[in-house]
Amino acid sequence: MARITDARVVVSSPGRNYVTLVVETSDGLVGVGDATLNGRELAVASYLRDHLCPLLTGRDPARIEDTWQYLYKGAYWRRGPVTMTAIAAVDVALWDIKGKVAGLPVYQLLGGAARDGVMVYGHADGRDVPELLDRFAEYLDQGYKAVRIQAAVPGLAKTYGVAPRDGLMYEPANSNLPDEGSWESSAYLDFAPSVFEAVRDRFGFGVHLLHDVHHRLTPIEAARLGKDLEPFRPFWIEDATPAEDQSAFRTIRAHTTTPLAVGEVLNSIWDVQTLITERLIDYVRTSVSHTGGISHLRKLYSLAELYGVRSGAHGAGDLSPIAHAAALHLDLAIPNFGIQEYMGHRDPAGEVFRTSYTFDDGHMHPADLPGIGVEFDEAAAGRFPYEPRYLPVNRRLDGTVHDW
Ligand code: GCO
Ligand code: MG
Repeated sequence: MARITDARVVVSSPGRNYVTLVVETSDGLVGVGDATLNGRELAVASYLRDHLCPLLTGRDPARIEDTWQYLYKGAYWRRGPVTMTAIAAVDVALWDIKGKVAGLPVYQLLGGAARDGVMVYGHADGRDVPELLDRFAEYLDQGYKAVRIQAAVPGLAKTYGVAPRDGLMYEPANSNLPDEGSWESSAYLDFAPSVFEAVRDRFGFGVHLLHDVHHRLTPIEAARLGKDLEPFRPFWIEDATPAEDQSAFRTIRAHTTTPLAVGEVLNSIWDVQTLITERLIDYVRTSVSHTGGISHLRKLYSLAELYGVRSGAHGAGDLSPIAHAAALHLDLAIPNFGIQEYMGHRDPAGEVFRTSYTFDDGHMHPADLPGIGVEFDEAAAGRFPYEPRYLPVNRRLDGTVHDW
C-alpha cells in the first residue's frame, strides 16, 4: 500500500496570491490542491502547514473519504472558510493522485461525462454603458454563450465589478490598507435595469446575461431589482442580499421570477441547506476550493439535484487554475450542472500552473490527462513571492461601512 510521504504548502504570487498544497506518495506520485482564500491566504497556509500536513504523512492516499472525515470531524470545530478551504486542498490533491493511479481523468472516476462540455460565463464590465457594450461584443466574438454584465453606477466613485482603469483588476487589492469602494442602493437600483436594457437592445435575447449584486441589497430591494429585470430575462442575479442570511431569500422569492444564485462565500452543505430544501434559489455558487473539495461539493450538488437546484460554481481569478480544473471535472460529471464562472488567469500564472483544460465555443473541457490535469511548477512559483493584499471594503456615501 502506498503512503503519503510529504505534504507541503507553497504560497506564491504569479499575478496574484495563490496557496498550493503539494502531496507526494511513496510510489512517486504527486497531487496538488488549491488552498487560496483571497485576502486571508496565510490563515489557510498555516492551518495546512501547522495542523493538517503533520497528520497526512503516513496515511494511505487512496482513502479520500476517510481522510476527509478524519480532518473534518477530528478538528471538532466545524465549517468556516479557513477549515473548509484547507480540507478542500487535501481532498483535491488526493483525487489528483487517485486519477494518476488509475490513469484516468478525475471526471471518469466521478461517473464519466454527463455532457460534452461545460458552459462558462465571462465578465464584461464598463466604466459606462458604451464601454460595457464594447467589451460584451468581444466576449461574443470569442464564442461565449453567457456573460456577466457590470457597469459603473453614475454618481458613485467606484463600483464593484468594474476595473477603475485599463489593465487593472476590478478588485484592486491594496497591500497596506484595503481600498474603499462607494455605494448607495437607491442609485444602483435606479440604474441597473437600464444596463440590461442596453445590452438586450444591442445584442438581443440569444445570449445569457448574468449580474452580481455582491451582497448589497435588503430583501425587499432585491425583490424590486428582480421584478425590474424580469423583462430582460437574466440568467441569474447573484448574491442579491448578504449570503449568510438564508431566510432573506424567502422574501425575494415571493416577489420575482428572476433566477437567484448565491453561495460563493459559503463553505458547506449545511450553509445552503435551507436555500436548497425550501427551493429558495436556482443556482448554488459554492466552489470546490472553499467548500471542502470535490468530495463535499459532490454531496452538496446531490442534495441540490433533489430540489431542482443547479450548479453555478464560483470561478473568479482568485481561485487558482488547479481549482478551475477541479471544478471542470465535477461540472462535467454531475447531472444538475448549470453554468461555470470563468474569469481566467493572467500571466505569469501560466508559468506556475500548466493547465490542459480547453475552451471552445463558450464551453470548457478538463481534458483527458490522468488526475486533475494541472502541473504545478514549484521552482517557477519560487520566483513569485507572496505579497500581502486586502480585498476592498465598501462605504455608503454617508461613511457607513456596507457589504463589499
Ligand atoms: C464573482 C465574485 C468574485 C469575488 C472574489 C473575492 O466572481 O462572482 O463575486 O470576483 O469578489 O472572488 O475574492
Ligand atoms: Mg460573486
